[in-house]
Amino acid sequence: MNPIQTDVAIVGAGPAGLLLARMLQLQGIDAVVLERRSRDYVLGRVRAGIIEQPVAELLVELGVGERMLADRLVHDGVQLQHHAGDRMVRDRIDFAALTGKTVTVYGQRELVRDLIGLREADGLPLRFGAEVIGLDGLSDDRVAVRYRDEAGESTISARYVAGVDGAHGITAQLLDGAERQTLQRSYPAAWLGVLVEAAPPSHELIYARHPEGFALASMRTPEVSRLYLQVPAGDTLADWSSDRIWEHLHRRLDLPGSPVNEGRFLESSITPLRSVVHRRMRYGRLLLGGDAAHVVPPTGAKGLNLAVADMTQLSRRLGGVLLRGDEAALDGYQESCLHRVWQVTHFSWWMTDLLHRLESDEFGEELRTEQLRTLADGGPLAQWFADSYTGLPLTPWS
Ligand code: RFL
Ligand code: PHB
Repeated sequence: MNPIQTDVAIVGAGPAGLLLARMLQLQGIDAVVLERRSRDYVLGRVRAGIIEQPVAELLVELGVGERMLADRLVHDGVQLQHHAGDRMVRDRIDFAALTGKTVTVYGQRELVRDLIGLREADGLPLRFGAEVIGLDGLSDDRVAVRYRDEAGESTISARYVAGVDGAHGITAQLLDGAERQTLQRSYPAAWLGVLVEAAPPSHELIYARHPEGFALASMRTPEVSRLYLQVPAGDTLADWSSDRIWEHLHRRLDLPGSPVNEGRFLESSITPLRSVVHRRMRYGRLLLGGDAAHVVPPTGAKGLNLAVADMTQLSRRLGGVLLRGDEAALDGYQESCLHRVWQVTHFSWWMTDLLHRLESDEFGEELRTEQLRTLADGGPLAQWFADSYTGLPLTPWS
């Protein structure tokens, strides 16, 4: 039997893969999305919560913004909590005043649900339970994408492959380690995250630096909080009873009149903190993007947003080669992505270092305290922070 033919095989139905599929569809380019997990699993995964302003605008432009615009919370600032002398203070970084921009609070789970709903309503190919196991012919005219599903093993023949299969995917692993030119940094810490049925302690996010470690009070809706605690790398959920989690959340986050509200846990998970950059994002007809190409620690709320930025580059360049016959269109893909990747990798590293307790080092502590003071003054450092957090401009997707 002849294999199914498509222009672009997209490996992974995370935000990167689903958005790329949408951008290609709007340009009239054929694509097949293959996802190894089940539909229910993908729809149930709790991850990011913060969408940059340029990304929110892009989602509207792509016709994916209807439910987001109705249900989102728009934030025009964040709170940074830390010790000043013997007091805990909360400094507000005013995004609106510093940049005129805002961020959108809307769960990644909801965005993924919207994208899957649209693709299915349009009757376009999106296969769940289809795990890609090999790619043959990356330097030839077409690539054979081998995958396994409940019917057994099959092949799709594609002109290009988007490797957007996340940090634990296969596409980057198919390449020799030396070819990937990977740089990475690990941190001796992880985030324990809980989704809680209770109102958040403030109408804005609170990022807290505390002698016992970082904590973050975020939210999904006015009735559902998303709370995080820095825990030692290697801890598991079994090390953290709910009583212990609440004790730490109260100690690290509560201020008089603004306590963390307790409620039922709807979900809990532990995520290690790490930075990874594969400096090669293209191998012949395979193009890597999103978490498959780079991972940032979640402190700056950047992973999903950076994945979207890669996809605007990839979509436009695939349009160049497939619609306009510009064979050179993909040549600059990795260079143009890596500029933003390193800016965002720096921002995420900086914010992680500023707010976590990673080592006991008085010199470093003084430097961090001084940066928090400088941020509170609202000068150029605050401006840079607000610009980076609310999101650098995106390049056109078509
Ligand atoms: P994903 O979302 O991991 O999707 C990849 C998909 O590929 C599938 N897959 C395969 N499919 C077929 N064949 C194979 N061989 C396959 N191998 C894997 C996987 O099942 C999966 O469905 O990657 P993508 O699309 O690049 O998106 C990246 C984002 O998901 C990630 O960067 C964010 O979640 C990071 N992140 C945050 N980003 C933000 O922008 N703002 C935030 O507020 C934010 N908070 C977070 C976060 C990530 C967190 N965790 C859990 C890592 C908070 C946390 C706690
Ligand atoms: C979240 O709401 O999940 C969230 C918010 C801000 C971050 C990371 C995660 O920096």
